[in-house]
Amino acid sequence: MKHHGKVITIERHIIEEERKHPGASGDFSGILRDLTLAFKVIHREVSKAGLVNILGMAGRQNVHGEEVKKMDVFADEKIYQAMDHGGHLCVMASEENEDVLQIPDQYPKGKYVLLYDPLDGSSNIDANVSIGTIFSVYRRVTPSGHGTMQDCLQPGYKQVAAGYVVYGSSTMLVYSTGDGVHGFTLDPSIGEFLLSHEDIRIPKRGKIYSVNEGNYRWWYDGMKKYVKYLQQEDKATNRPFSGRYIGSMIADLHRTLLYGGIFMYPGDERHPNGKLRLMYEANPTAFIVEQAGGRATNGKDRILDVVPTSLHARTPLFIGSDEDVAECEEFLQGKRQLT
Ligand code: AHM
Ligand code: MG
Repeated sequence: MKHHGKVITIERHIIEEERKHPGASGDFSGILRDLTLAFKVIHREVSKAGLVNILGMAGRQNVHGEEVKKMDVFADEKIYQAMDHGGHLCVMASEENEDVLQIPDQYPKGKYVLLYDPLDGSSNIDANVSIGTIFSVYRRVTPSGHGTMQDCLQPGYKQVAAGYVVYGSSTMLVYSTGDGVHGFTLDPSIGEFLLSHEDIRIPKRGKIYSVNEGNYRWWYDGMKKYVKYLQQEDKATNRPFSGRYIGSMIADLHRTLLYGGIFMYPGDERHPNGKLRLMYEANPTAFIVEQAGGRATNGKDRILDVVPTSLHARTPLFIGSDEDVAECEEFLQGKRQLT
């Protein structure tokens, strides 16, 4: 559906998406609506983070006599509080918490599961660098009542929705329910996310690579060769690529989605599984990027096919334009050599 000249709020978009699926219960729109409330609250706090010192709230207590919380803990609580009572979820899990998060006894349990990384890249916040929230929704696999670890530990291809928010020069929400990828920009003056990027497609090829090259010394051979390859000059294949690394995954990923290219957090000799988390960072972004026509792998397997064994497991991640990621895989697997 094309929406020329119309202002489409996220709420309207979700309802129209849901209408395409006859028999949809409305649970889904409920989940996304509740989430957007939490995102707006996080946006508000993140955008005034720099004022905290000036306004004298950096001490132990804020004006309400409450302890001032670290922003990632704050975001974690806001999402949980927005989602615990809607009746759509049976369990949640967050990057900030070791164990699964139960829905309080007094609220009804629904048929969906929410996994989230409340504030990714939060170490960047003091430098005014973009940070993000990432989320995934699964259908529960246990029959009823409280959800369990089993409901949370599903492979990424089972996601029914995923998305992220980037708190940047503007705040954007990007999501997919398996029918393309759509981007919404927050208009803070009216407090609404408005459709700004309809049906995002990632270019088949990019010319930007994004990786923490400070770890070069510990990289495996295939990884070293791939990056050297990208740095060689060859007009026909648009090389050398440009390097960009913000160090805030959602910011790097969002640029990769819009401009194409490849974002990598490889495993290396020190950290064979890299740094990023399968359930909170790799799976939701892989779902989005695949929905936009791109590709995501751990170097051996498609990210979305990996069967998780623990909630906080880390995974190497290579994600972005289809042809760039496929080429990277060839180097990683030793099928291609530098010439
Ligand atoms: P965090 O969950 O502690 O915020 O770490 C995740 C972040 C990602 O946003 C980013 O891609 C990565 O860490 C950067 O790591 P590094 O500094 O090792 O390059
Ligand atoms: Mg994170």
